[in-house]
Amino acid sequence: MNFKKICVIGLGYIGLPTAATFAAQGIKVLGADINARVIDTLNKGEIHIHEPGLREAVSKAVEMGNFRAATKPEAADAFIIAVPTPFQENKFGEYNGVKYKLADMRAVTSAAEAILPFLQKGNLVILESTSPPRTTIDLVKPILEKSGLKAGEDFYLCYSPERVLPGQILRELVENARVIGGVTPESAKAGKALYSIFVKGEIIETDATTAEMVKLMENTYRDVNIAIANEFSRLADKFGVDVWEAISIANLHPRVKILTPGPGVGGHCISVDPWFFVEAAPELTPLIYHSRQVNDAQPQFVAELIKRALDSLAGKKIAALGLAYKPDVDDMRESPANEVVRLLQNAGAIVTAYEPFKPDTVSLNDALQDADAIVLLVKHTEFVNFNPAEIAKKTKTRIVIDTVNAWNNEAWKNAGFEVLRLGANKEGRG
Ligand code: SAJ
Repeated sequence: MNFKKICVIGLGYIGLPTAATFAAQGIKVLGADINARVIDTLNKGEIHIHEPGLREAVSKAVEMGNFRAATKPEAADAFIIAVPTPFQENKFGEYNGVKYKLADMRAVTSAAEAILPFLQKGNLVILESTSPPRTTIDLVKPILEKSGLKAGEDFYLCYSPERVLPGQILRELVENARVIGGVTPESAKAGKALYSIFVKGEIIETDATTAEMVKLMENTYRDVNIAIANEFSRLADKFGVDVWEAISIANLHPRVKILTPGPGVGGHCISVDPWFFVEAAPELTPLIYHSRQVNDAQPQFVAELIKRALDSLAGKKIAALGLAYKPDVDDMRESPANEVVRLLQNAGAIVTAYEPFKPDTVSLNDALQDADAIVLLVKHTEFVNFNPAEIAKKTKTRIVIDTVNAWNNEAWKNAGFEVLRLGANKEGRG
């Protein structure tokens, strides 16, 4: 297949880097997004999200004349759908008393409908959005076939999940292995031809539903493993053990690789995707469901830890460091740090949060000044590099609570601070 022009629908964290990467290879790329403000920003060569290297990639693609953004798709050789698949806000499913979240597939539906008027014989359509199993064949295929063209015969249709890590998207897009699930083997072949334009990692062809499962399995695997690390942090707290020390020792075992506990699991992937399995088969997913419950309850555990440090929360001034869902990104979607702040506020604390990646939040100095405690919620490099003696000059409090094991206890103690770490309550409570 010859791909001269590609249309990428959805210009967020995945669609935009994908569009810029194709454009860098000399392909003409039209990016479509329903947000007119995003379109204006991009056509000026600027960007609306933070991702290392992305600004340069987009402005270069615009300058070269290979990337343009518009509110509607256009005719193209290939269409890539990279729109969000969030939860439904106020609707839940229920199975045997277990309440579960439901995927909101409206953006995928609209994107497929937006392609419909432009779909031609020989085109390739790829769904990249993380989706419940069978979405490609049960949702996208019937919409596209309203054109009168048959998927797998008149046009090619694939599911190919993005698997890149925010913060390293541009590198991982090129280097990671890529799975292409076709509704027919010919579709998978066409998908492979498209991604071969820039992917250096292995490209594996399979069927569409397998590719959907692969994506959900990867993130669910990680969620379940983080859940056990978080549960270990609670057990360590109860038994007066330092969970960080215990994990580092356990991980010396050649077949053990325990992940890192923390204030919870956030972002738009790992905290969302396991629900797609639960929704699709609640009777088969008790482990996945309970892992989600454990991770979602971790902010509560952190709030209790802070309460323990301060005796009570009502009226206490707390400097919260970090609101992003993980280190060195600006993304605050489903952020456990935000949830901790919300729980503290509900308990009557006065929380001032400093997030270096959001310049419109308060300054570090303002957050620290009158604080009764400093709570570290995200392991941003800026925080890891803090000099405790310098911080001591900016605040009256001498209590720090480290929920991400970023700080050296001794250094903070030497600067006069009392340090509490998540999962490392040496006195024990049990
Ligand atoms: N977290 C922990 N402990 C850990 C690892 C992570 O508490 O040991 C937390 C993070 O702080 C964060 C959340 O989990 O709140 C998720 O962070 P992450 O870095 O594990 O993953 P994401 O959500 O940024 O990206 C994941 C990746 N999936 C896997 O590693 C299997 C990425 O490759 C996917 O492309 C991405 O989801 C996606 O888009 O689905």
